[in-house]
Amino acid sequence: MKLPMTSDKKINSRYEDAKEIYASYGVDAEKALKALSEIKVSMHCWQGDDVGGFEVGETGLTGGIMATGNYPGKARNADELRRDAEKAFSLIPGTHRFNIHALYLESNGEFIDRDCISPANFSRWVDWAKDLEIGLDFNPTFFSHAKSSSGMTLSSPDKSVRNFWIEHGIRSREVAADFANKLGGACVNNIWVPDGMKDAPADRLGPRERLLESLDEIFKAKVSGNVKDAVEGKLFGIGSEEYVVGSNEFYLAYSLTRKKLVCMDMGHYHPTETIHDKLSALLPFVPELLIHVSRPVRWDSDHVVILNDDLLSLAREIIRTNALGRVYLATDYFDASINRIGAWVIGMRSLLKALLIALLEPADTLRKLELDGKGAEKLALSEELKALPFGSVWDYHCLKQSVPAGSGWIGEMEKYEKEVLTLRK
Ligand code: RNT
Ligand code: ZN
Repeated sequence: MKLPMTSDKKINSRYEDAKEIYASYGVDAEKALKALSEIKVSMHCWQGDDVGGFEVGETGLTGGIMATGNYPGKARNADELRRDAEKAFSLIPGTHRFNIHALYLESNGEFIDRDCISPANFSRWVDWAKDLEIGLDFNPTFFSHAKSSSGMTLSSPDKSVRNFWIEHGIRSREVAADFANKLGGACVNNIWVPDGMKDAPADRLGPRERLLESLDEIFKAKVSGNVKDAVEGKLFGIGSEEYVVGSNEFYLAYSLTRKKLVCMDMGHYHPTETIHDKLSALLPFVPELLIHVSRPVRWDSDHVVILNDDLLSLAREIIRTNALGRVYLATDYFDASINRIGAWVIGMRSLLKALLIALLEPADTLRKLELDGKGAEKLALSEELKALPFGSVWDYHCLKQSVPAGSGWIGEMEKYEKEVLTLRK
């Protein structure tokens, strides 16, 4: 494939032109790039192996989520996953974070059940993160396990099942605290449970009361470390089409009353419902929140994130509400049908591009037009802004951050596929 390579000189001179154009709209491109370079996105580990994980006696992905495809070369162990993630990071501008799920533990071939995990099982992740000078986030895994096969975990009617998962939740927070203590800063620990029912439940309330109690139990245990607990609701899953115990309303109420972060996943609402409008509805009430950046196609399909209107609208809202310091961004998708490093890089670069476009917006001008009742002017300007050369600013950003500009990274991905991924049989 022949793709254009732009010289550094060209990138620099195009940036100077673009900077001037943005300045004529009252936008400081340097300032936008500074803000962009400080954004840390938590890149999800699970794109690297289709949410498989490295548990001994792994059961396969359950919980009503699904990774379709069998593109060759997926990471078969944590070392391969780390190597792949490093490759992806080398193609993404900025310094980011890595988001680990409990089933990515390392146990030297020993079976460690979920209620027995400890920081020791993640020490190699911590060492790696230290080397890379990145932070880690964490997620307990309430799926892909015999004790979740009934479709119920923290809300199970069986007390012993609930207790098992409560213990997993408590231990996960200990892992998260360890991440925070060893790597500095905060560690976001996000709870998502698959609990739900395929068909109309006779009792909708009971499971929700049990989920609430179980969550309270988990959070009752004190952890010493800067853990930011988050709870993630959703609308439906495969096998929980009719009823999801942890629905969006449930977790919104839970997070507000318990002072936890609510996690909004872009794929967890009705098909035409997007999350950008929800941000300004929540920000007056909560100090911080977590967003799972994903892409639903007709359903909660977890497609690779691209630079579409949903993503742009979200990025604009984050910037316009001045919420960069209050919103934790974490990618969440899994496509097993294409090169997995490519999937990571496409999603991360698209998210950063969306944020850059938003940072380059003359937000004050648009707001003033709105206040002055100049609706056509506002709409016209927003449309004209779409034609401004953000790509020249993006390329310059990539150059400054020492990662390939434009489509330059695609060849790197192909080279890695040829030299590393195709050798994995
Ligand atoms: C599932 C949730 C959840 C998962 C990860 C793997 O619908 O989005 O965030 O994708 O925990
Ligand atoms: Zn999610």
